[in-house]
Amino acid sequence: MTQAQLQETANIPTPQEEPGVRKWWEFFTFNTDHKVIGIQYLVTSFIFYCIGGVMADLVRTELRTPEVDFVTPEVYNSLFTLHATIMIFLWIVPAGAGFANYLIPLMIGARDMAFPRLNAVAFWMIPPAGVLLIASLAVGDAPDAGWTSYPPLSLVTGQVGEAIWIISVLLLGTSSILGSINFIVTLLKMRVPSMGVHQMPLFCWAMLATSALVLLSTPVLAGALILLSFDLLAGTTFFNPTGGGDPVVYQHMFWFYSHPAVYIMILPFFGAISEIIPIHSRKPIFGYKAIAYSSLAISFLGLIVWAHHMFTSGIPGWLRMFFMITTMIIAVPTGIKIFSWLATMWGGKIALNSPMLFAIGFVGTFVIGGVSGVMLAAVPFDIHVHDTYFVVAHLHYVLFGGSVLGIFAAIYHWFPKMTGRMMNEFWGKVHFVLTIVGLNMTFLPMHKLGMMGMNRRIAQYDPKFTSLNEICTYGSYILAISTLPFLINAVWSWFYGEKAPNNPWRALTLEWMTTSPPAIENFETLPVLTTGPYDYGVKEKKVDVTQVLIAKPDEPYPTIESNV
Ligand code: HEM
Ligand SMILES: [Cu+2]
Repeated sequence: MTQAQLQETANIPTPQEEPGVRKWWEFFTFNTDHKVIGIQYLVTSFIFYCIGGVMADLVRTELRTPEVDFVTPEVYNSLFTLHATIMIFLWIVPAGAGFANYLIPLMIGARDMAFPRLNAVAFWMIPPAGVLLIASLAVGDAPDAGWTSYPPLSLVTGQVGEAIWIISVLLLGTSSILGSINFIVTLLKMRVPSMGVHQMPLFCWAMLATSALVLLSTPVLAGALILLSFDLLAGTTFFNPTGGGDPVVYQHMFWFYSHPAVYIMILPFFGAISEIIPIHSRKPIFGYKAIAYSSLAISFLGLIVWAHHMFTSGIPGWLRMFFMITTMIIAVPTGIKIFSWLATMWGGKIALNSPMLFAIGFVGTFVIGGVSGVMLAAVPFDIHVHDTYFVVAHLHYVLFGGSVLGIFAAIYHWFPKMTGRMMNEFWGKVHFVLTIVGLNMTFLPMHKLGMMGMNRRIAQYDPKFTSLNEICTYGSYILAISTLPFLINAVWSWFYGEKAPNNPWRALTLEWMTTSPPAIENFETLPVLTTGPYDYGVKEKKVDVTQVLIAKPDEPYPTIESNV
């Protein structure tokens, strides 16, 4: 057996179990299997992505011309408010939780999550929250104060719509907290005994950092929203200046969650990319510990930069300085990751398949969003472009170019494991090309528009901005079209795609060491680690193959012991 063959079979437990194919209706039930829940999260959030995407294209259609000629200004306000709320709380955050649910137990050799019922509860809070939010359109009073819902504006727009927005976001935040408790306990307590923290795949490190951030910051958002609901419905004046309240306090509380939220939306995909790049480059990851610890550093720093969203809210100069410096420092751990990924690819045998193309696209576009982020961190520049399209450009390079490309990379990569079928490569590439063209056409011109002074959140603008806006709008139609090949490919492949082997990418992490799709309880016999997660092409490795798992009746998990 060659070294390569030895490595691919190294962690495989025997005997092989049967693939656990589920019936379609099981995905519509209160199922406690983490794999069912993971797919429930992913499919549900993708449906919301399509709805949020239609809203984005309606917004862009209105902005094709400088006049208000497609929807009324009120409907326009509701559309961009719902678009942003859906994309953040119903697409990217739950999609990250979907991958975490599916992958964490498999990657650490566990049979399920620590609290399977709590896990199902966390998922089932999402559909009602989403339906409630969208149903507000039917009531004729959809939320329209922006996804930030700043008072006093949010206190004087439609009361019903605002109340619906608050309830919906509270439900989604609670779901996210419950999910995170599960991820942390599972990661810390349920790894196979042979897996120390430094043998954990990097996706697991990323989810540890993400979950810590969710637990620390989401309750503060909940607090802000509950106080806001009192102001809205009970006549208190916590944030209402007419009664002596302070709207800036709301901004502090809101951004104490919502800045970390951008890391809650990107860290899981930093993790996914750290899995995908070494596998498809056939090289060990460069700087395992640096990538793992930089996730924790990003989490910590992410908690102390929130007021960079408030440079124009009248905060004192020394505070601006503090937040400007901390924000810029975040570029360091982020840069460590980017350089580690590039160094991993350097000299590797890169396979340019769909997961890898999206991963490379992720790194490239995320860097553009990162650079404009550092620009915005500089107070004088931020004051110039605050509330302009420059900010919209920046956030979409990070959220679309980062998170969304990361989601697609992860879907192409783990689809064979989840469904037992391969996706079609040709249509994957078509999807990639259309996405990259559409993405840059839609969002690149917005940098220029912002610097020229075009305001965000307006349905009507100065005619001198028309031509650039036309490019953005046509780009957004390409983005809408780009989703079709993906959707058709995913649905078709799920039923008729080529059968996937257990380990189509010849990977080393444990999720590939079981059948595709995995057996109901993942592993018949728990796997024993004999290689690290990324030891591709490593010539000599000191492996103690004399270690075996011994099941003891009084312990829930077998313990590792030296066998002779
Ligand atoms: C088809 C792709 C998309 C298009 C064409 C699009 C378009 C837009 C436009 C034109 C705005 C500005 C509205 C305004 O200020 O008047 C906007 C805002 C926003 N979008 Fe998107 N978007 C897309 C995808 C996404 C994705 C994937 C996310 C992920 C989270 C996202 C998050 C946001 C957020 C947070 C805002 C801020 C809204 C505000 O200013 O309150 N968008 N989008
Ligand atoms: Cu921020």
